[in-house]
Amino acid sequence: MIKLYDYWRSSACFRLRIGFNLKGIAYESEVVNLHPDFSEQLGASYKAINPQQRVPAVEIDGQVFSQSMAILDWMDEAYPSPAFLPKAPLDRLRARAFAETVACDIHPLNNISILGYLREVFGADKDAIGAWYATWIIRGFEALEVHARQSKTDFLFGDQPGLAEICLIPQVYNARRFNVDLAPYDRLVEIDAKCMELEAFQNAAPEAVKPD
Ligand SMILES: N[C@@H](CCC(=O)N[C@@H](CS)C(=O)NCC(=O)O)C(=O)O
Repeated sequence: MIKLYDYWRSSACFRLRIGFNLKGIAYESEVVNLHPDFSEQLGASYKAINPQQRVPAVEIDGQVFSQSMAILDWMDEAYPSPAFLPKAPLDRLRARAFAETVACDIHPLNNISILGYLREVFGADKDAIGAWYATWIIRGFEALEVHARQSKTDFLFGDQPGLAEICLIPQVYNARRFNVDLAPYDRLVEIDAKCMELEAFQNAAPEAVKPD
């Protein structure tokens, strides 16, 4: 059985939960509590599992791997159907670029450790943190909305959701959580709504997996 080191509110874990569900891959979750009162990711026992002290990590055949994008690549290689990427090389490039705008350019700037550093080292208050958080989402979503409007298929890069949606939907969740105004991003909101009609996305959502 594949084990996912998981936290309900982590958007990188949310990506993997969607991926596992879309592929129909069984997995079990082991919670790593990122809440600042616990910060289990920083403890010695989790550090021994993932030296980078972040979630997700997955254990496959007794080996542990990190980095959600690399794990999604593995998932798509090991379980090719349904495919996460379109077939044509330039369409694949477009879909990857869309996904990486979230995974490389938006998400890392808004991570717990970054927000903590802004608070502790630069004395940022709640409003400043909120403004920082929104800034990087808006910068990214402005570009993603342009790309999303160019797509003429049901989902972003075809008639089924793939890597682009796997990255986008958790980021839309985060945007709502931090009250970012999504009104300018009609097509992103439409894609989010379409995805959230699907069980693979519903069952992966933070509120669906939140421990009692
Ligand atoms: N690039 C990594 C990012 C992983 C990551 O930063 N995860 C966050 C949760 S979404 C985390 O563990 N943060 C803990 C911290 O910042 O201390 C991936 O895609 O897996």
